[in-house]
Amino acid sequence: MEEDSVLDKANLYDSDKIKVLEGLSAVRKRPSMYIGSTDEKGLHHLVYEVVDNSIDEAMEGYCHKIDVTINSDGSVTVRDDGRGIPVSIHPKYQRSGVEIVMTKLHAGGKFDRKSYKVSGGLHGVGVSVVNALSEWLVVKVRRGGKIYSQRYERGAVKTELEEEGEYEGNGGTETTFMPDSEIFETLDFEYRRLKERMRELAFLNKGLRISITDKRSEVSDEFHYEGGIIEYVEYINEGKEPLHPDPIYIKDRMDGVHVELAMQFLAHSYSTNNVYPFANNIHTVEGGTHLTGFRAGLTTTLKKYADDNDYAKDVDFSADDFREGLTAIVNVKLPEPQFEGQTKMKLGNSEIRGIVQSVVGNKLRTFLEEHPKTAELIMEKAIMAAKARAAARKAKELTRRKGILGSIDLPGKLADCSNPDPKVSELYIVEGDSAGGSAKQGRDRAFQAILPLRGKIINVEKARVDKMLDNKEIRAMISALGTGFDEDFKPEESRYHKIIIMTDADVDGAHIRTLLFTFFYRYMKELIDLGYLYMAQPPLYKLKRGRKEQYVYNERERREVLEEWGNRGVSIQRYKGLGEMNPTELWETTMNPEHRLLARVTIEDAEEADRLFDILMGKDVEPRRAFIEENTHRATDIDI
Ligand code: 0RA
Repeated sequence: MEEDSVLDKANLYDSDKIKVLEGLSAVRKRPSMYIGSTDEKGLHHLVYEVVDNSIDEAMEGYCHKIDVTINSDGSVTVRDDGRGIPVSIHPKYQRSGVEIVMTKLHAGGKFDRKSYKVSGGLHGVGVSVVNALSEWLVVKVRRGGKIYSQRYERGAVKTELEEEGEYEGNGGTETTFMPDSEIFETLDFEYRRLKERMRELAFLNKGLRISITDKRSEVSDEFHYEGGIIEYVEYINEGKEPLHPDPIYIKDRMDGVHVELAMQFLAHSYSTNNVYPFANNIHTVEGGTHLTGFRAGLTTTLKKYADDNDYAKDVDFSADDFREGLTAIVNVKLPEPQFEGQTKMKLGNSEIRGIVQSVVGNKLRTFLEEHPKTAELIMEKAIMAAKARAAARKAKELTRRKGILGSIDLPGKLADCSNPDPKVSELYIVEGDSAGGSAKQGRDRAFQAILPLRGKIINVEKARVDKMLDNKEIRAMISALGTGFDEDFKPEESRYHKIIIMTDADVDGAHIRTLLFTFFYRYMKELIDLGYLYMAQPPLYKLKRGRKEQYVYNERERREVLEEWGNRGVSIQRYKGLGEMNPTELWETTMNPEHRLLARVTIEDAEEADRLFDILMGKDVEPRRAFIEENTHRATDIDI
């Protein structure tokens, strides 16, 4: 073992170092090339990048705990209990391992680890990119009994790697960085967003403990799953009735590729797109070869089992029939992943398809033979699916022939806007006829269209296409949007670029909103990806004192205004429903682009609504209350 020693000052300004700085200035010139964008997505990406380094250490078995903290000054700290970045001097670069890792793009060679690293995708660009894009960054390393620390500003060394003292117990690495306001459009880290990613990482790396703390609001969560992706599937299926009690778990290694998957069918779900593929801890939302390999393996194995065991006698199975109601996590770890596609979230390595397919083939076959009861349940479900699909196909054909979803006949209830330009047009989907009436009177008809929904829309998760198309409200929405549907769905033909869901701030409102989210998530996901879907944010209260009036949108704002006004003689009117506002009030508070708040609905919002659906609609009051509180007045994405 060689001695770790602190950087020799004599070697500070060698030519290699200048090259390094040029490298990082390239990152500052074109940050999007390295982190995708400089909006909130890119900002959060910085945290993922730093955490990835600790995850690598965990995948090699040296790190058991990662702590992420949003500090009160807005900086972020990521701490792990791994081996610590090497502090010894690299013979070629004449600088410490820490400095190489922090200043060299894709630190390679001696200080590179050989784990299943992410590369090519947006992650894995290296922590030096985070350093380059931070106003300042401080790294602390605990290694060999000593604590070292070094500070950088905008990627440049500010202090040498200095010995700071000694420690007992675990070693590790701690990185604190402040994103640079010269680079990013926003510096505001969103706790919920980071938290979801940390949870995901904890599921994907079983046994690893990940905590996240927000010092700005003193909230904190810790994730730790001994069951890994088995628990992930159970988490996604929470509150729903499974077809068989335990998820099926498969794990194997082939040609240096780790394949791991957990899957469980639900008894009463018809959805076929609950398969979540991951490659090297990245959620590959665009799919790729691991997903196609999984599907192929699943279909062939189940079909073969059906044939061999006389389940397929008078059934004409399609691939979808074996996937109805299936929740699955497919997790692969491979040495040199290639990420492709628009968002670099599609796994491209062609060899992975065959590997995953044969792992699934071998292991699933064995599972079915060893668990004939579960196999039978799966077969029965597939047979039902095949029969129902034949019926649904007929119904859909009929609907399509009649053309009732075409935008030529707009639904009668739609009060359309006069401007035909989708870019400026807005569709308000409004709960109830009375609020719909107020919205129609209050709106600016030039660019705002109103579609009132009467009663509840159908739960699309529990219905097949034919049932769904029987539902008037669903049909009205599809034809108002003008996008067509299913195979004919064309998101680019949306007649509105803002689709705004406007519901009451109560339980029914939350229910309708959740149903709508689920509908868009399941059938019109691209509209969410395009950022077209919004929630209106009606005020909670109107405060009045004398002639002074103010609408407030949450409890905090209410407290602030009351404090500012002093509390005497203030009248507080609580809005329970949209229907309580007259058209002018509705316009002023919720629809007028100059004053309103709109929250853009993200895929994560929709996914969460989809996941929580059964929990929300079930008997338990507590989770429902918590969800409504968290989601009703959440003006994260303010659009004025
Ligand atoms: C290079 C080599 C070794 C560890 C690391 C890097 C390392 C980097 C980071 C970044 C965050 N946490 C980290 N933990 C470790 C291996 C050193 C050895 O052989 O002891």
